[in-house]
Amino acid sequence: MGVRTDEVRKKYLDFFKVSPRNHTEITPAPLVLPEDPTTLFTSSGMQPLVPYLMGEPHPSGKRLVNSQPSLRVQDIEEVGDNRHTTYFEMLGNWSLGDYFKEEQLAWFLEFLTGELSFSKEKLWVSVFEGDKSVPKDTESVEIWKKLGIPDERIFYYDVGKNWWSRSGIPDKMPVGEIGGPDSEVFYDFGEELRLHEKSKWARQKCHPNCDCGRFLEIGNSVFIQYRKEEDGSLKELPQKNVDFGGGLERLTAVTMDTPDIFKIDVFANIISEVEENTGKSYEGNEVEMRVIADHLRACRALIEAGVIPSNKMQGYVLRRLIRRSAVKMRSLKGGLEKKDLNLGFGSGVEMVIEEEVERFGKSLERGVREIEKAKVVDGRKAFDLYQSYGFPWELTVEIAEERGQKIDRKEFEREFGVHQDKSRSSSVGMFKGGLADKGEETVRLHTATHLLHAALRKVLGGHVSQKGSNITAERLRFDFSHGEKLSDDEIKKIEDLVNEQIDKDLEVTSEVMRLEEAKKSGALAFFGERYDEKVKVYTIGSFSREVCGGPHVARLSELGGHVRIVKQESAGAGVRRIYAHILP
Ligand code: ALA
Repeated sequence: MGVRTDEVRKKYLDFFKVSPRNHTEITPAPLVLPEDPTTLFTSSGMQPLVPYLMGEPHPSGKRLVNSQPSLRVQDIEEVGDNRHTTYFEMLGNWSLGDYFKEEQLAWFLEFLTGELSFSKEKLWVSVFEGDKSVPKDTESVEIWKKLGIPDERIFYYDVGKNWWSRSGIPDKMPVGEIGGPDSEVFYDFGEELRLHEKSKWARQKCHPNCDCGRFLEIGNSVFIQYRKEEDGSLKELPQKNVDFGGGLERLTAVTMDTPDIFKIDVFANIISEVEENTGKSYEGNEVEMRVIADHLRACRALIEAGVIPSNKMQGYVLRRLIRRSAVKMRSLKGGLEKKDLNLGFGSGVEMVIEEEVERFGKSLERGVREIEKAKVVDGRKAFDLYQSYGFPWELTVEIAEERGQKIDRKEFEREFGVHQDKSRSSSVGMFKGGLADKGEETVRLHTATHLLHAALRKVLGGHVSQKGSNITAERLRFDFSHGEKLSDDEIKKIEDLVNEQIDKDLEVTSEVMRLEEAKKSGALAFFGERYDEKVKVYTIGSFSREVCGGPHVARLSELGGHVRIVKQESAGAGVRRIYAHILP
């Protein structure tokens, strides 16, 4: 019988909540932080806790615990083996300048061997080997030894493996970023497992942190105690913190004594639907079914968080996940129908998936035929497929490699880079307000755009974000993420809300600050500026706050009238476009 994921989560939370550990359970952050322009998704439990790890007191105290739904798109191409997923739940416990290595390592070990009954002999650990500025973590080594992990099962790795920050190794950390050395725990499924794995691993030396299949990383204790300084050095934070992250799905798999995390309940449910739908069994079709199970579970979480498929940011990730699943389903079934990815997720989620499958289905067949026809799928071809048929790069690779065709990845990236540069420069234009000129009328309409943006979010929801803006002396045009046509009632509500602010004659002010501060102060910002960049933030009363280059009117009475939405249309999948005037 399987051990349910819910039970493992509960055991972990309870273990850290009771004495002597006395942690407070905090609510996890949303998967998509609508007003955080620095990142698309919450990808670790510590992400919302950064200010507290830096010293600000947390309202719930110094010992916190939770389970954080997380998404890591960087792992998308790894999905298909027995351990990688894009979406997962991260069990987390934190010490904000309270307990440190001694307690953390002992407690995690006690949780594994006591609560989950793992045998200590199966556990291997890794520690930081030290570098030019941070010493070797001999403290953790001594603690592990005292706890009964012998020298032979303690491995040392460099910054690549045993250092953690949101941006990776110390050299990649921007000024102000925090991080530290870490110590990971691995479960050993036994040497024979390695022999069954593909030949890729057979010729390489096995070690706990390799992905051959024998070892599974199940938890990571990060000792966050450094901050990156202006001069590039790492400085000790005023407090030493623990940031622990454990993979809920992986821990659940170990409790079932299986190295295949797709055997646990949350995936098995989806996989049995796929088996039924295709008439094929999981055995022998693992890769396809794992991709479908992981991706669609991620899609469900994204759609429930308000994301809709599009060509940008979170929407594009959702689109890729659906399209990749569609290709796998097509290869399992030998064809694709629009309801094939409806796997018991409830009608709201399925509707979004179904629409995207339908949209993609037509180009999928044409694109696959093009790949089959092509003598060589070179980078340019892959890029054409991306542009013409909406084939994400890695999808072309999937399809082409199954047919034994090779692809020049560098060339694709070059093509893609050219395209991105172009769109980046047009987004710089948008960032400056998308103004055609700086005449009085366009300035007024620009301020009206900010009002509309805020009102759209208040009336339609936080999923609304700017996708484009264009202003002439006659009218404003504004594109935003939203899947449906606005009703007359919604339009009226939006107009009324905007015009109420105008009637209040709110003041428009601006200040310059670092993007990070702007973000913390609740300003909307939608283009990929750098973390430490200085930006200008425009505030309209307490109604709107947005990163923007200006210019704007000084007070809303200068708009000289009321805003009226005169037209709406679709501007692509999941994007609405509205036109508005100011009527005196
Ligand atoms: N923040 C650490 C991680 O994500 C625990 O691995």
